[in-house]
Amino acid sequence: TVDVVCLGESMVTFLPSRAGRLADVPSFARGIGGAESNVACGLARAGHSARWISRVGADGFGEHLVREIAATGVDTRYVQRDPHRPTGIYFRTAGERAVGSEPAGPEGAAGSDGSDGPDAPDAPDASDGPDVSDGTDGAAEPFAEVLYYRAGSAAAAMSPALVPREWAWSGRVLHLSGITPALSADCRALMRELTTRAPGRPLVSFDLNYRFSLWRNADAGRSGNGEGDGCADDGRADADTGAEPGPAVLLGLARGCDLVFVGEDEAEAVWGVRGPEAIRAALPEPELLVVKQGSAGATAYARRPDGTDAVTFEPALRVDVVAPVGAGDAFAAGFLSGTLRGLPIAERLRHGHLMAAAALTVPGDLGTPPSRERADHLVALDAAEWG
Ligand code: KDG
Repeated sequence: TVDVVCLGESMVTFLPSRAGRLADVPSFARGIGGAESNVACGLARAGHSARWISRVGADGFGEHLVREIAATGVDTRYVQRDPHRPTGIYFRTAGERAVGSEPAGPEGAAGSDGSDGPDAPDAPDASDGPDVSDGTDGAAEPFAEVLYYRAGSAAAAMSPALVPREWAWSGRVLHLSGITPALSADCRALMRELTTRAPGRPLVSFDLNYRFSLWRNADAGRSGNGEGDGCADDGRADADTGAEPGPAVLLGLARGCDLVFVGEDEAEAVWGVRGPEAIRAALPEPELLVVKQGSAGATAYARRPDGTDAVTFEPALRVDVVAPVGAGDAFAAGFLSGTLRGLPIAERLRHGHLMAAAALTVPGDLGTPPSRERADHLVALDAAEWG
């Protein structure tokens, strides 16, 4: 049994050679990105056994993705190659700091995130960083524009038939995100299957990861205008037509999970619910709910046996942010690492903040977190020294 299985789409990312609008950037360097594989890589770096499940095209980009992710120590044995569909890719812009002295290179600066763009008003990776500016002023803003080419990708074909539950449930923890159900009706069906309570189900972790542009397309497809889901282009009908819109799908899925990560701002954007208490009231089912509150910190609600919640807030670390890309994924990896080790909730939150800080201070998604020994030392600091 591996510690954690992470399931979701990863993409080859094109990182700009300089700051500015997509229309003006002259060239891009290749990296990799993917919320769930970022979590797997973070956990592998923290000394856990992690497996990533996905589909990639039988193309060079798919080969590159699998190679890079496997190089971090993640098990990729269940990643399928689809001969008919391509690997998804995306382009983004970045601020001065993220493309300055350390060019946003491919290997090492593994990937990006898209979460801070207009497409994702409050994606979790933004929640550990500052507000986004216009992408041109050299402040700590990450990137203002994100352009996905993932409709009809190999990963969008993931379905209950193609991804057996035994694979997804082969770890102590299964980590999923709200990106996957936005990819296609098949992916939504898979998410429902994997979050259904049944014997043998491991602890299921879910990061809301609200991606507005993906849901806009999915919901457009649902209402029948033919643009939706990344499936319309290959002629496949969306079996979900007429079913729930994005916010309801995400709420239903989150309710079926054991551990849920939500950015305060994204909860407001997707459900119109404001503040940690109200978010918990809207989402009482998960045993553990972590509300990320940007650069302020994060609040965890852990249900006690008597049904009441133990509420724990831990402030985030103050860091000089280069780019918030991947910080939400890193936070989840740190929290999950603490969970796997059975640490108290406050320490899990601090491990999350430490991993997020490492990601916040590099241009790509994956920072270099401190060793487990060093992290444990930092997490044990008293409140006055922390931060
Ligand atoms: O959280 C990081 C991810 O957003 C990024 O790597 C790309 O998975 C991605 C997405 O769908 O936005």
